[in-house]
Amino acid sequence: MQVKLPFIFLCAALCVAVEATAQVPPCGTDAYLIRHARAIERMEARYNEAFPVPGATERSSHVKTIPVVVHIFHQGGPENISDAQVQSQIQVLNEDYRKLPGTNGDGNGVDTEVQFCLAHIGPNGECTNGIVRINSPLADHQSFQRTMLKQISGWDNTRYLNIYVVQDIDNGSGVLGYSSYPDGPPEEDGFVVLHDAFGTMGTAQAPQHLGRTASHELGHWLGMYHTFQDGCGTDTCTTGDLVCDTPPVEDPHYGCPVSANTCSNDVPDVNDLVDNYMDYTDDACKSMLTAGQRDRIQNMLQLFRFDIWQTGNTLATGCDSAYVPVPCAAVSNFATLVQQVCTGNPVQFVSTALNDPIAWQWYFPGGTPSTSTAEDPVVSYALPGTYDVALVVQNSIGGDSLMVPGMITVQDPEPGQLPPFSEGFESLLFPPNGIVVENPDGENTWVLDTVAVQAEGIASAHMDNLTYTNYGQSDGLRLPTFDLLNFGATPWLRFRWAYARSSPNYSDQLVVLASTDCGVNFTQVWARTGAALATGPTQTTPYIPDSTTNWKNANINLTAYANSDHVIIKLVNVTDGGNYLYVDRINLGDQFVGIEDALNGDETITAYPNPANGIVWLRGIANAPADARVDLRDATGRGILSMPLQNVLKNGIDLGAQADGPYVLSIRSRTGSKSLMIAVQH
Ligand SMILES: [Ca+2]
Ligand SMILES: [Ca+2]
Ligand SMILES: [Ca+2]
Ligand SMILES: [Ca+2]
Ligand SMILES: [Zn+2]
Repeated sequence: MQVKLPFIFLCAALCVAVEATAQVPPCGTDAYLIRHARAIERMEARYNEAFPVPGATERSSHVKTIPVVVHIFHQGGPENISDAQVQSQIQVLNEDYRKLPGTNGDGNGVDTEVQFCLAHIGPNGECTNGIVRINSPLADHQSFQRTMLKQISGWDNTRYLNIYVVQDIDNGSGVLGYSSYPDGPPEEDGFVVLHDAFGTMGTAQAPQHLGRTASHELGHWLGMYHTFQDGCGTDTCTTGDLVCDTPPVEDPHYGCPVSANTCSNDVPDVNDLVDNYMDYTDDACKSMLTAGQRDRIQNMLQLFRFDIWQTGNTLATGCDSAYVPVPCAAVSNFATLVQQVCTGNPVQFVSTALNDPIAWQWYFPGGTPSTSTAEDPVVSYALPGTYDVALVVQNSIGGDSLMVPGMITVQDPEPGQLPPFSEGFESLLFPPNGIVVENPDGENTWVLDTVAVQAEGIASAHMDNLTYTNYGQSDGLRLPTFDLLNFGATPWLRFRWAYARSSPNYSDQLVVLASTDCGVNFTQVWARTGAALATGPTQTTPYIPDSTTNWKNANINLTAYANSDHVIIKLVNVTDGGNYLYVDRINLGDQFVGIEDALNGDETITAYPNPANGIVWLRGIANAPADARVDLRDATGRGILSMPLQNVLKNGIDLGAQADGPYVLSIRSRTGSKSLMIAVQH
């Protein structure tokens, strides 16, 4: 069966480039489509299987109600918007998606028969107003932190639509919001909107003051693409936004165009729907969704978001029409991004208490401070152990307390082992040598491989990304803790890897992370994905290296971590449903084995241009050992010149004065030498 797929992969990249010179795209959802290309492809395949006839719908006769929770990430300023501003946004979602008569949403479109309700009952049966306020530095939000918002405050996405309101997105990038799609990873589900593009009052600012940013992002969450997806495309039904009755649109519309017709391949050729919520026009100019969009939404809800609108769930969340809301006392709850730390490391706690508490009383037995009345205290622990945390909250109706026993585990950062360390998996024990496999989802993970032609010996470690469908999951090979402080030499991490993709449209990722604070924070020291990760041809069958030349080298300088005697390093596979990834010959030490490893990042070393008639450059050299030199000889072996490799990397070698013919360029260091042929041709 052919999978209909919007041409997002190329378009998303091009569109961003085009828009950057013209207008800032207010919606950051394209990044999700790129990041989760495999999940989107699966979503469309499942959709087409369930609804093979374009336009056919599983719409039931009754209106579907979706319970909503709004998480406000703020830092105590005006971005901590009022309950009324939140309610004004929910009102707009209902006006727009129900086409309520006499409202801004009563445009030239249809009623989608979906409505939204701020939850009155929380996931554990708590009385709630459906709003969670979190005083956190995450309010100043970077989109790569998207899963952290959810980790701090996220309600079961099969029961609630999680909406996040933040102070800023990507340092004032101009992005007003972004969303996930159906059938994606639960840890990213929901959408994010800037506080000043949320609701119709308070901090909401023109031209995004009528709540249509959320109406637009909600459209993505319900499975809709932009009306200008894939430009004019080739077909109004099966390309672009995959909705038959939305005419194709070449580029996004901004501002408030009266009318436009940017594509003429629609039959009949009609005007663009500049008033559609899924375009980029100003809030005041958006007022409609089509019947085709309604059908797609209804089908998506039927297929991927079935539980959320079931009657049992509307009852359980206080969203049925008979529910009479009552004033709620404060309900205690709190969170932290890390629960295992070293002695002395700061831990940021945040209150996620419900119903707008006016007072917070924290207890951190064993911590410094040991109590706090802040909403977001930072606490550290001087001694190793396991510590309880408690929070008492209060509002005008009443209060609540919560104690989490043993929430925080504190360890002494014991000095790790001194390098050298090496592991080629030849013992056939797995995981060997103090290596720990980190497999958070309990599914596909690193295993021993004895089938491939290995980088060395008979065994390696591999990840099967081919059958792995939990896209976005990370699986780590955590090396033992190392003492790099007392190592006394430049520490280098080296390993070999092999990989092939299963489609040019997506790729798994291999990243190397390092931590010096007992694993609280990891920094990325190396990463490869896509063509830079691939060492073999794209194939849909399991990739099995059949030659040692299928392997590439990673050489990573860890000098930045040489000030710590407890460095944790892990090699992490982030899956996107690609193909097999192998690692072998992991080595941490000060020496390279052979010049090729010493010089070679992971590229083949070449000279260019070749043939040459002037300056020649060397490509593919990531590391130049201080002692490395370059010699040039002619075909008779006569020495022409000799100079430090570092000079050659900086200035190249001028062969303009040499006679035509073949020359041998050698790179030499104490670890070996490598020769290249260069032809001079004037
Ligand atoms: Ca269309
Ligand atoms: Ca047209
Ligand atoms: Ca091996
Ligand atoms: Ca896993
Ligand atoms: Zn969008």
